[in-house]
Amino acid sequence: SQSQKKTPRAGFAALIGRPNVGKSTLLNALTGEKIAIVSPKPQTTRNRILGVVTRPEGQVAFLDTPGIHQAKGELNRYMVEAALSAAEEVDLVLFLIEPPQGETLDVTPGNRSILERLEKVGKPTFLVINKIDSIPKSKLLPLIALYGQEFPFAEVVPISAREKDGVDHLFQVVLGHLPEGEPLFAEDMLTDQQERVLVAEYIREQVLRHCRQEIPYSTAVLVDVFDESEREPRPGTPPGQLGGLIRIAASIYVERDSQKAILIGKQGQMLKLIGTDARKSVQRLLGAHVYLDLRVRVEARWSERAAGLRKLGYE
Ligand code: GDP
Ligand code: K
Ligand code: MG
Repeated sequence: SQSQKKTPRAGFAALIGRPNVGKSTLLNALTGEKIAIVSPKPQTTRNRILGVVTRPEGQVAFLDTPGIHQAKGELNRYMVEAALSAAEEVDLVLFLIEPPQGETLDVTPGNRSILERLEKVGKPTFLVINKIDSIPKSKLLPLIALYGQEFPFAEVVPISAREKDGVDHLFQVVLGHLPEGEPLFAEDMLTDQQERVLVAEYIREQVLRHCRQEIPYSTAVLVDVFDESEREPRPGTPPGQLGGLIRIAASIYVERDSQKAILIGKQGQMLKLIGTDARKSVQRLLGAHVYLDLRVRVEARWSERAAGLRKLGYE
C-alpha cells in the first residue's frame, strides 16, 4: 500500500567548509541540542564532534570538523588533517559555503582548494549553501551555477542553519543517499564526545565569548579533575531538578603573561565571570550541580609545538 513503511537508512556524513560558514550551527540545528560550540570567531571547533540524529526514516551520524584553511603551524595542520580525514571515513560529504559578501560572484580560492582535495577523496558531495537569510533570492541561482561548474555535486541544498530553514529537507536528502540499514547507534545517543571534552569546549566557549578581542582561538582548555563521587542525586530529589555534585578543575592555556592577566581580570573579576557562565551551561549539560575551579596557565608558544599538542590531548 501507499503507506508502507520504507526500509530505514543509516550512515555517516561529514560537515566540511571554511571557518565560520556555519558548520557547528547546522549540527546543532540538526540535533536540536547544543553539541558543537558556536562562535563568531573562526576555528572555534577543535575536536571532531559526532552528532547523531535518529528519526523513523533512518539515522545519520554527523561529523563536525574544524574549518579548513591555510595550514600554518602545528595546530592548524592538525585541524586541516582532521577535517580531511573525516571525509575519508564517511558515506558522504556536506560541503558548506556561505554567500559572498560583496557584489562579485566568485568561487573563492579557499573553497576551490578544498574542492580540489575533496575530488581526490572521491566521496559523494553535497553543496550546502548556508545563510540564505542574508542574501536576496536572486543571488542564489547564479551562485549555484558557478559552483556547479567547479565540482560534480551530488545535490545542491540551500539552507539557513540559524533560522532552521531547509534543515529538515537537508536531512531527508542526506538520508536518500545513505545505504539501507538499521541504526548504528542507540536511539538516545547524541554524541560520542566524552563529557569531559564537552565541558572543556563549554569553558572555551565562554573564554572566547568574554575575551574575543584579546584571546586567540589557539587557547586550549584541559579538564584536570572530574570528580563524580557525589554525582548521584540524594534520595527524594524531584525529577527535573539537578542531581548531586560534580567537582571539576580545569586549566585554560594561554601563550603570554599579558593574556593571562586579561583572562584573570581586575581582582579576578573576568575569570569569575567566565566561571559563572561556564558553570551554568555545564550544569545543564551534566544535570548536576557543578563546582568549577578554573585556573589560567601560561605555556609559551605551545600551539607551535607537537609536544605541547600531545600533552593537551590533540593527537
Ligand atoms: P563554523 O566555524 O563553520 O562551525 O561556524 P559557526 O557555526 O560557529 O558559525 C559562525 C557564525 O555564523 C556564527 O556567528 C553563527 O551565528 C553564524 N551563522 C551560522 N549559520 C547562520 C545562518 O544560517 N545565517 C546567518 N545569518 N548566520 C549564521
Ligand atoms: K566558528
Ligand atoms: Mg565550528
